[in-house]
Amino acid sequence: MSPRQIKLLGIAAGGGAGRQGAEDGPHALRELGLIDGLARLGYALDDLGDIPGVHETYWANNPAENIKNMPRVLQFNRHIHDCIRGAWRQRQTDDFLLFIGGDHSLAIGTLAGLSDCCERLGLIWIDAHADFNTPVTSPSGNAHGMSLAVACGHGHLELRSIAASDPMIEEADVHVFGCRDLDAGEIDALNDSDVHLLEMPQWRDAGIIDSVIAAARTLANTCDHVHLSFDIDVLDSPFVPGTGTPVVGGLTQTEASELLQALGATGVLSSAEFVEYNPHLDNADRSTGHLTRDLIEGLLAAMTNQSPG
Ligand SMILES: [Mn+2]
Repeated sequence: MSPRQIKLLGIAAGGGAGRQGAEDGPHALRELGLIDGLARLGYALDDLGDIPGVHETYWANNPAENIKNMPRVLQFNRHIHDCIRGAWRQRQTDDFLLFIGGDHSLAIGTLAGLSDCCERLGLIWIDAHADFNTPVTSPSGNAHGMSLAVACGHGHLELRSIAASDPMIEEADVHVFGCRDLDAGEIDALNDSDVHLLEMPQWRDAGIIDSVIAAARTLANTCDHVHLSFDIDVLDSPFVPGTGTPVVGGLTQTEASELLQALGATGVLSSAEFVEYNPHLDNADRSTGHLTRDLIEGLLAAMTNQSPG
Protein backbone atom coordinates (compact mmCIF):
# COMPACT_ATOMS: atom_id res chain seq x y z
CA MET A 1 0.00 0.00 0.00
CA SER A 2 1.45 3.37 -0.96
CA PRO A 3 1.47 5.83 1.93
CA ARG A 4 -0.54 8.99 1.44
CA GLN A 5 0.60 10.86 4.49
CA ILE A 6 4.02 11.45 5.97
CA LYS A 7 4.43 12.12 9.63
CA LEU A 8 7.65 14.12 9.71
CA LEU A 9 9.68 14.55 12.87
CA GLY A 10 12.88 16.57 12.95
CA ILE A 11 15.28 15.45 15.68
CA ALA A 12 17.91 18.02 16.64
CA ALA A 13 20.33 15.58 18.27
CA GLY A 14 23.93 16.77 18.54
CA GLY A 15 25.34 15.55 21.83
CA GLY A 16 26.10 12.06 20.57
CA ALA A 17 28.65 13.20 18.01
CA GLY A 18 32.27 14.20 18.49
CA ARG A 19 31.79 17.38 16.46
CA GLN A 20 28.95 19.75 17.20
CA GLY A 21 26.49 20.93 14.55
CA ALA A 22 24.38 17.94 13.50
CA GLU A 23 21.67 19.31 15.78
CA ASP A 24 21.07 22.00 13.14
CA GLY A 25 20.54 19.43 10.38
CA PRO A 26 16.73 19.32 10.52
CA HIS A 27 16.43 23.12 10.35
CA ALA A 28 18.87 23.30 7.44
CA LEU A 29 17.02 20.61 5.47
CA ARG A 30 13.79 22.53 5.96
CA GLU A 31 15.53 25.67 4.66
CA LEU A 32 16.56 23.71 1.59
CA GLY A 33 12.93 23.03 0.73
CA LEU A 34 12.44 19.46 1.95
CA ILE A 35 8.85 20.06 3.02
CA ASP A 36 7.75 21.57 -0.29
CA GLY A 37 9.55 18.79 -2.13
CA LEU A 38 7.66 16.08 -0.27
CA ALA A 39 4.37 17.90 -0.77
CA ARG A 40 5.07 18.12 -4.52
CA LEU A 41 5.23 14.33 -4.58
CA GLY A 42 1.59 14.30 -3.58
CA TYR A 43 1.95 13.53 0.10
CA ALA A 44 -0.07 15.10 2.84
CA LEU A 45 2.47 16.31 5.35
CA ASP A 46 1.82 16.05 9.05
CA ASP A 47 4.81 18.09 10.17
CA LEU A 48 5.36 17.39 13.86
CA GLY A 49 8.16 19.96 14.09
CA ASP A 50 11.62 19.45 15.51
CA ILE A 51 12.46 17.93 18.87
CA PRO A 52 14.84 20.47 20.38
CA GLY A 53 17.96 19.62 22.33
CA VAL A 54 17.85 19.12 26.06
CA HIS A 55 19.02 22.16 27.97
CA GLU A 56 22.66 21.84 28.85
CA THR A 57 23.74 22.33 32.40
CA TYR A 58 27.25 22.29 33.75
CA TRP A 59 25.85 21.01 37.03
CA ALA A 60 24.47 17.72 35.74
CA ASN A 61 26.55 14.84 37.01
CA ASN A 62 27.69 12.55 34.26
CA PRO A 63 26.58 9.14 35.47
CA ALA A 64 28.22 7.16 32.72
CA GLU A 65 31.74 5.93 32.26
CA ASN A 66 32.91 6.74 28.72
CA ILE A 67 29.66 8.16 27.31
CA LYS A 68 30.01 11.86 26.57
CA ASN A 69 27.02 14.10 27.36
CA MET A 70 25.19 11.20 28.98
CA PRO A 71 22.45 13.27 30.72
CA ARG A 72 21.69 14.98 27.43
CA VAL A 73 21.78 11.77 25.39
CA LEU A 74 19.58 9.91 27.86
CA GLN A 75 16.90 12.57 28.27
CA PHE A 76 16.88 13.38 24.59
CA ASN A 77 16.28 9.77 23.60
CA ARG A 78 13.59 9.32 26.23
CA HIS A 79 11.90 12.32 24.63
CA ILE A 80 12.21 10.88 21.10
CA HIS A 81 10.71 7.61 22.33
CA ASP A 82 7.72 9.41 23.84
CA CYS A 83 7.19 11.59 20.73
CA ILE A 84 7.11 8.52 18.47
CA ARG A 85 4.64 6.75 20.71
CA GLY A 86 2.45 9.84 20.64
CA ALA A 87 2.65 10.13 16.86
CA TRP A 88 1.90 6.42 16.51
CA ARG A 89 -1.35 6.68 18.42
CA GLN A 90 -2.68 9.15 15.83
CA ARG A 91 -1.27 7.24 12.89
CA GLN A 92 -3.31 5.85 10.02
CA THR A 93 -2.06 2.41 9.05
CA ASP A 94 -0.55 3.61 5.77
CA ASP A 95 1.20 6.68 7.21
CA PHE A 96 4.95 6.81 6.72
CA LEU A 97 7.10 8.00 9.61
CA LEU A 98 10.07 10.11 8.50
CA PHE A 99 12.74 11.26 10.96
CA ILE A 100 15.46 13.73 10.02
CA GLY A 101 18.52 14.23 12.21
CA GLY A 102 20.55 14.93 13.98
CA ASP A 103 23.43 12.68 14.93
CA HIS A 104 22.98 8.92 14.92
CA SER A 105 22.56 8.64 18.70
CA LEU A 106 18.94 9.54 17.94
CA ALA A 107 18.45 5.94 16.75
CA ILE A 108 18.37 4.87 20.40
CA GLY A 109 15.15 6.84 20.78
CA THR A 110 13.63 6.04 17.40
CA LEU A 111 14.24 2.30 17.75
CA ALA A 112 12.96 2.43 21.33
CA GLY A 113 9.78 4.13 20.19
CA LEU A 114 9.20 1.87 17.20
CA SER A 115 9.98 -1.21 19.29
CA ASP A 116 7.20 -0.29 21.70
CA CYS A 117 4.74 0.36 18.86
CA CYS A 118 5.03 -2.86 16.87
CA GLU A 119 5.17 -6.58 17.50
CA ARG A 120 8.42 -7.34 15.73
CA LEU A 121 10.72 -4.65 14.40
CA GLY A 122 13.00 -5.17 11.40
CA LEU A 123 15.89 -2.84 10.61
CA ILE A 124 18.01 -1.98 7.59
CA TRP A 125 21.04 0.02 8.75
CA ILE A 126 23.11 1.70 6.02
CA ASP A 127 26.18 3.41 7.42
CA ALA A 128 29.98 3.64 7.14
CA HIS A 129 29.98 2.61 10.81
CA ALA A 130 28.07 -0.13 12.62
CA ASP A 131 27.51 2.00 15.75
CA PHE A 132 27.96 -1.24 17.67
CA ASN A 133 30.33 0.04 20.36
CA THR A 134 29.74 -0.02 24.09
CA PRO A 135 31.42 2.20 26.68
CA VAL A 136 33.92 -0.65 27.11
CA THR A 137 34.93 -0.85 23.42
CA SER A 138 34.45 2.77 22.28
CA PRO A 139 37.69 4.68 21.63
CA SER A 140 35.84 8.03 21.69
CA GLY A 141 32.96 7.79 24.16
CA ASN A 142 30.65 9.26 21.52
CA ALA A 143 27.11 7.91 21.88
CA HIS A 144 26.43 8.02 18.14
CA GLY A 145 28.80 5.08 17.83
CA MET A 146 26.77 3.03 20.33
CA SER A 147 23.17 3.35 19.18
CA LEU A 148 22.75 0.05 17.36
CA ALA A 149 24.46 -1.82 20.21
CA VAL A 150 22.06 -0.27 22.71
CA ALA A 151 19.05 -1.27 20.61
CA CYS A 152 20.39 -4.84 20.49
CA GLY A 153 20.77 -4.96 24.28
CA HIS A 154 24.45 -4.06 24.77
CA GLY A 155 25.92 -1.16 26.68
CA HIS A 156 24.53 1.24 29.23
CA LEU A 157 21.50 -0.11 31.09
CA GLU A 158 19.74 3.25 31.36
CA LEU A 159 19.84 3.75 27.60
CA ARG A 160 18.69 0.17 27.04
CA SER A 161 15.80 0.78 29.43
CA ILE A 162 14.17 3.55 27.37
CA ALA A 163 11.96 0.99 25.61
CA ALA A 164 9.73 -1.47 27.42
CA SER A 165 11.73 -4.39 26.10
CA ASP A 166 15.50 -4.92 26.22
CA PRO A 167 16.67 -5.65 23.59
CA MET A 168 14.54 -3.32 21.49
CA ILE A 169 15.19 -5.50 18.46
CA GLU A 170 16.46 -9.02 17.85
CA GLU A 171 19.92 -9.05 16.31
CA ALA A 172 18.75 -11.48 13.61
CA ASP A 173 16.28 -8.82 12.45
CA VAL A 174 19.08 -6.29 11.85
CA HIS A 175 20.79 -6.02 8.44
CA VAL A 176 23.82 -3.68 8.29
CA PHE A 177 25.37 -2.48 5.02
CA GLY A 178 28.28 -0.29 3.99
CA CYS A 179 30.62 -0.37 7.00
CA ARG A 180 34.27 0.40 6.38
CA ASP A 181 35.38 1.98 9.66
CA LEU A 182 34.91 -0.50 12.50
CA ASP A 183 36.73 -0.46 15.84
CA ALA A 184 38.50 -3.60 17.07
CA GLY A 185 36.16 -4.32 19.98
CA GLU A 186 33.21 -3.53 17.77
CA ILE A 187 34.30 -6.17 15.25
CA ASP A 188 34.49 -8.78 18.02
CA ALA A 189 31.03 -7.83 19.26
CA LEU A 190 29.58 -8.03 15.75
CA ASN A 191 31.19 -11.43 15.20
CA ASP A 192 29.61 -12.65 18.45
CA SER A 193 26.20 -11.32 17.42
CA ASP A 194 23.45 -12.48 15.07
CA VAL A 195 23.48 -9.15 13.21
CA HIS A 196 23.69 -9.59 9.42
CA LEU A 197 26.65 -7.52 8.26
CA LEU A 198 27.91 -6.74 4.78
CA GLU A 199 30.96 -4.52 4.97
CA MET A 200 31.57 -2.25 2.00
CA PRO A 201 33.68 -4.59 -0.20
CA GLN A 202 31.40 -7.59 0.41
CA TRP A 203 28.35 -5.41 -0.17
CA ARG A 204 29.69 -4.38 -3.57
CA ASP A 205 30.41 -8.02 -4.45
CA ALA A 206 26.90 -9.08 -3.39
CA GLY A 207 25.27 -6.27 -5.38
CA ILE A 208 24.44 -2.98 -3.69
CA ILE A 209 20.77 -3.00 -4.60
CA ASP A 210 20.07 -6.74 -4.79
CA SER A 211 21.38 -7.50 -1.31
CA VAL A 212 19.39 -4.71 0.36
CA ILE A 213 16.21 -5.66 -1.47
CA ALA A 214 16.68 -9.29 -0.42
CA ALA A 215 17.11 -8.25 3.20
CA ALA A 216 14.05 -6.01 3.02
CA ARG A 217 11.91 -8.81 1.63
CA THR A 218 13.17 -11.23 4.29
CA LEU A 219 12.26 -8.76 7.02
CA ALA A 220 8.86 -8.08 5.46
CA ASN A 221 8.03 -11.77 5.77
CA THR A 222 8.75 -11.93 9.50
CA CYS A 223 8.39 -8.41 10.91
CA ASP A 224 5.33 -6.17 11.09
CA HIS A 225 7.40 -2.97 10.81
CA VAL A 226 10.56 -2.44 8.76
CA HIS A 227 12.62 0.69 9.48
CA LEU A 228 15.48 2.19 7.49
CA SER A 229 18.31 3.96 9.28
CA PHE A 230 20.38 5.81 6.69
CA ASP A 231 23.59 7.57 7.76
CA ILE A 232 24.76 9.87 4.97
CA ASP A 233 28.38 8.97 5.72
CA VAL A 234 27.78 5.71 3.85
CA LEU A 235 28.49 7.86 0.80
CA ASP A 236 32.11 8.23 -0.24
CA SER A 237 33.69 11.11 1.67
CA PRO A 238 34.10 13.51 -1.31
CA PHE A 239 30.30 13.49 -1.78
CA VAL A 240 29.52 14.38 1.83
CA PRO A 241 31.76 17.14 3.22
CA GLY A 242 28.84 18.10 5.47
CA THR A 243 29.03 15.16 7.81
CA GLY A 244 31.03 14.64 10.98
CA THR A 245 32.84 11.35 10.33
CA PRO A 246 33.38 10.98 6.57
CA VAL A 247 35.12 7.81 5.36
CA VAL A 248 36.63 7.07 1.95
CA GLY A 249 35.45 4.17 -0.18
CA GLY A 250 31.69 4.52 0.09
CA LEU A 251 28.77 4.77 -2.30
CA THR A 252 28.70 7.23 -5.13
CA GLN A 253 25.88 9.73 -5.28
CA THR A 254 24.28 7.75 -8.11
CA GLU A 255 24.56 4.44 -6.25
CA ALA A 256 22.94 5.86 -3.13
CA SER A 257 20.16 7.45 -5.13
CA GLU A 258 19.40 4.29 -7.12
CA LEU A 259 19.52 2.17 -3.97
CA LEU A 260 17.00 4.30 -2.11
CA GLN A 261 14.67 4.43 -5.09
CA ALA A 262 14.79 0.65 -5.46
CA LEU A 263 14.20 0.16 -1.75
CA GLY A 264 11.31 2.61 -1.75
CA ALA A 265 9.70 0.86 -4.69
CA THR A 266 9.45 -2.41 -2.75
CA GLY A 267 6.85 -0.83 -0.48
CA VAL A 268 8.36 -2.69 2.47
CA LEU A 269 9.39 0.28 4.60
CA SER A 270 7.09 1.81 7.20
CA SER A 271 9.56 4.40 8.48
CA ALA A 272 12.99 5.87 7.80
CA GLU A 273 15.55 8.18 9.34
CA PHE A 274 18.30 10.18 7.65
CA VAL A 275 21.07 11.20 10.00
CA GLU A 276 24.42 12.96 10.41
CA TYR A 277 23.93 15.95 8.14
CA ASN A 278 25.98 18.73 9.75
CA PRO A 279 25.33 22.04 7.96
CA HIS A 280 28.24 23.72 9.77
CA LEU A 281 30.67 21.41 7.99
CA ASP A 282 28.99 21.72 4.58
CA ASN A 283 30.51 23.79 1.80
CA ALA A 284 29.22 27.22 0.83
CA ASP A 285 26.70 25.93 -1.69
CA ARG A 286 25.44 23.32 0.79
CA SER A 287 26.00 20.42 -1.59
CA THR A 288 25.63 17.81 1.17
CA GLY A 289 22.35 19.34 2.27
CA HIS A 290 21.00 19.31 -1.27
CA LEU A 291 22.16 15.72 -1.69
CA THR A 292 20.52 14.62 1.58
CA ARG A 293 17.29 16.34 0.64
CA ASP A 294 17.33 14.71 -2.81
CA LEU A 295 18.00 11.25 -1.36
CA ILE A 296 15.04 11.58 1.01
CA GLU A 297 12.79 12.77 -1.79
CA GLY A 298 14.01 9.96 -4.04
CA LEU A 299 13.01 7.33 -1.48
CA LEU A 300 9.59 8.87 -0.94
CA ALA A 301 9.01 9.42 -4.66
CA ALA A 302 9.65 5.75 -5.35
CA MET A 303 7.14 4.79 -2.67
CA THR A 304 4.34 6.48 -4.58
CA ASN A 305 5.10 4.25 -7.54
CA GLN A 306 5.67 0.79 -6.13
CA SER A 307 6.35 -2.33 -8.07
CA PRO A 308 3.97 -5.19 -7.26
CA GLY A 309 4.86 -7.74 -4.61
MN1 LIG B 1 26.01 6.05 12.12
